[in-house]
Amino acid sequence: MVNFQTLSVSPRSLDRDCTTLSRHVLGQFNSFSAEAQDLSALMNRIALAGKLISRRLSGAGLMEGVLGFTGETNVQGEHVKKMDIFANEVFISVFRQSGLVCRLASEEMEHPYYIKENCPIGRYTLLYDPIDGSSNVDINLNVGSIFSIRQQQGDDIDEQARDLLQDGHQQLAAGYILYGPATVLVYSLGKGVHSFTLDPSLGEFILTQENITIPSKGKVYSTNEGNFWQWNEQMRDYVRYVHLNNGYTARYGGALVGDFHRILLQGGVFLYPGTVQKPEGKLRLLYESAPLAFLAEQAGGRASDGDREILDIIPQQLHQRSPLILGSSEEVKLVESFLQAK
Ligand code: P6P
Repeated sequence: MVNFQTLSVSPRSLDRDCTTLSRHVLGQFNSFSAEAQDLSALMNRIALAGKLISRRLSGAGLMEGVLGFTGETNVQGEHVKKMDIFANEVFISVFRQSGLVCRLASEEMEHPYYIKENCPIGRYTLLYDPIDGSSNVDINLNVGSIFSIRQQQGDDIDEQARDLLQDGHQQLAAGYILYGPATVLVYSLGKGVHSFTLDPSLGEFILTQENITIPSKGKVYSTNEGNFWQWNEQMRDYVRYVHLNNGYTARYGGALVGDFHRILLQGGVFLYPGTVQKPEGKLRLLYESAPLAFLAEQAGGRASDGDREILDIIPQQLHQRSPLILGSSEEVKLVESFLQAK
């Protein structure tokens, strides 16, 4: 019988060595090189954006003008939530002040946003989904922000942002912020995947887990089975297989970041395949699939569109969509074996 009187739960950040995000990034480079300093500063700005969005979300039900729709539709043809606009502008504001990011490309903006005063060659571009899963905002369920950092190449300031149309291996850093019971930041610089938990009393993200690896197998499959009759027969055969094998269980939260976070830690597979009408699927390559694929591969997992590895795909346009099979390496390969069956 637990005696709750004696159970003392000290703030966890006091019983850890308090590794902050910026210290961890510098440690990843094991140097104070210009690149290390840049990425440490960039990750600090990501953290600031996450804190501002987390604060807004936690007070959403208490303030006017936070919840609900704007009445607009974005370039994706989706109804825009007030929180989408707020979060998008938080990233712009935070990175305008950074001096490091020349251009921001977002799910919410048809064309990249240039910060010309930050645009000497050799700086950085931020690609992001400011609120992933915004349909969850008004019902107090988890949402996330997804980010990807690439090198600013050339002074291409045309609206097509052609220098961004490169494969996912070009990413310098990628990750997400998960706004759940706790606010968690997960990132990789290509040197493993690491997670941090926001300690509001410190205003710091504190290292929670280093070098996270996705189990090679997992019992969770995460997909919207409401699309069952829009899928092709091969995808339906995969779902019939997991229905018949009682080792699997379905978990689907309607927000990619939360569904992936479960799989990153516990194993399994997330699937958003194309449909017969929309073979390209729903999720956007440059700021949803590619950053999460970067993390998955860094954690020993796998990410594909059913045929090609996500990180190998070269987009033809900024908001290109791709089917996404993401998670445990063996589970993704199993899905691919069904999708590639004749
Ligand atoms: P559906 C949210 O809109 C999102 O982009 C992802 O976060 C999520 O996984 C997916 O779309 C949900 O889409 O069609 O199942 O509602």
